[in-house]
Amino acid sequence: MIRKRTRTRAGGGTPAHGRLRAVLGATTTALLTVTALAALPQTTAHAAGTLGAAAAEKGRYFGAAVAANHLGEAQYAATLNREFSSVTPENEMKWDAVEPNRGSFSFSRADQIVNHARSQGMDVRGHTLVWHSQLPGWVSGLGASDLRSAMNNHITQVMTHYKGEIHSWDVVNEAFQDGGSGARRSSPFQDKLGNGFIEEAFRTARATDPAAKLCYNDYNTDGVNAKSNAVYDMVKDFKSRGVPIDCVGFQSHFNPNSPVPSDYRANLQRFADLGVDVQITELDIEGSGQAQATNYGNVVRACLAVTRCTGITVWGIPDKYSWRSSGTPLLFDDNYNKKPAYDAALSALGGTTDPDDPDDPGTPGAGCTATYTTAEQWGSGYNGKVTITAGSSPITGWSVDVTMTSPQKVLSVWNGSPTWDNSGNVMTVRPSWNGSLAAGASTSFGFTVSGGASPPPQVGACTAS
Ligand code: 9MR
Repeated sequence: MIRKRTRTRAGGGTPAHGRLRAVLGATTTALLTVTALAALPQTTAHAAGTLGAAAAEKGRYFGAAVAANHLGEAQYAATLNREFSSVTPENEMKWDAVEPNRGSFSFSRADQIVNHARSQGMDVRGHTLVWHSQLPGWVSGLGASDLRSAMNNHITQVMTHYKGEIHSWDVVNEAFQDGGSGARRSSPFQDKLGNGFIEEAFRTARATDPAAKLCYNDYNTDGVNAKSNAVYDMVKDFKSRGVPIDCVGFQSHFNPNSPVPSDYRANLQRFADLGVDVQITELDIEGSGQAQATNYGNVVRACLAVTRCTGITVWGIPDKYSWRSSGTPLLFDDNYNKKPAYDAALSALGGTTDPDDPDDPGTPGAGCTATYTTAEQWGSGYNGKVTITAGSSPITGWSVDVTMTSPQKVLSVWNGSPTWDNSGNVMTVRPSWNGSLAAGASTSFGFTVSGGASPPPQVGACTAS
């Protein structure tokens, strides 16, 4: 069941502050309420320290594509909740996920994401209603008139289920061909219904949820080129004839063969000048280090330079879950450390990293990683080993949280100094003698656990100092 709420930040608006939101969301005890109130003057007095908060100060959202099956991972959820003010279900709202068989709708995975977002005060982008891909076979098999009613029914059912919950919908996705033709892409919709299917989809969408912003979304339209010209002509035509369209999404999947175009900002601006909002909807930039950071900064600055650019969504959180993970295109590494690209995006938003924030690795490159192995195992316990490796700069200290599953207990720790949380299940381990590591150097600590040989502990991100 989806909790209804009044939309507050659609396309920018009421500032959200990730840390305050996290504190308020954690519990309602009087003690933490005092903490939250005490935090307020401090957080408003300083530059924002998270992507969502910094973007909100610029009247924009900063979102991430989210997969329902990762929400149970503590670090994934913690990073999402701390940093982002909008989510896009990466696959869970697509046609094959929500209507795998004609007229039979299945919203549970998408609901999981929407409910999570709502519980954290985040907005949701809907992705996507009409797309040639991830389309169940039964749709492709329909004749024209059946297909038209199936398309309209799909839009109506899905948008009705989420009515009032979605700030912007990708009504139609990727309907144009790549290359110089400027033609529409062949798809069951295009082939059987002709160009008019796009207009019809937007009209049906407007009739269903008049409050949602209705977007056309595509890739390789990020600079001025034949494909973006064709989309531009369509939007111009829609605006002149009163076809309901509110926004255009620029996916912005970049890599060395398809870099951030030099006319990126100008392209966003020419669409905005047609009277639609523009949104960066699936941003990822393959690369690493300073080059990647510079590109991220440029994209963020381009959005900020266009008044009608209402928000940015990155297509995933840690690199390891990216659809093209080998290109390490995202803002967080596999251990959820902030990359130089993160710092560049935050700083372009006018935010700044907080040196007192235990989640902040500080200087770009000065991070560390923690990897876990079970060194020995026996009937009722095991010896665990965590290897700490410094990033591309030297570090003088580190800390890692290690969480045991009750009734497991840690009997002893070596080469590290533990402190415990109240539950007795989470130990934070800091160096005993081995805090200083040269760039790329490693050390390790070990511990003995009794009370069960499994499951292995959960080892959190390494924080360097
Ligand atoms: O990231 C999505 C990936 O998990 C899916 O396997 C893939 C299937 O087509 O879709 C990816 O997301 C796409 C998005 O929905 C539309 N634009 C391109 C994205 C990357 O392929």
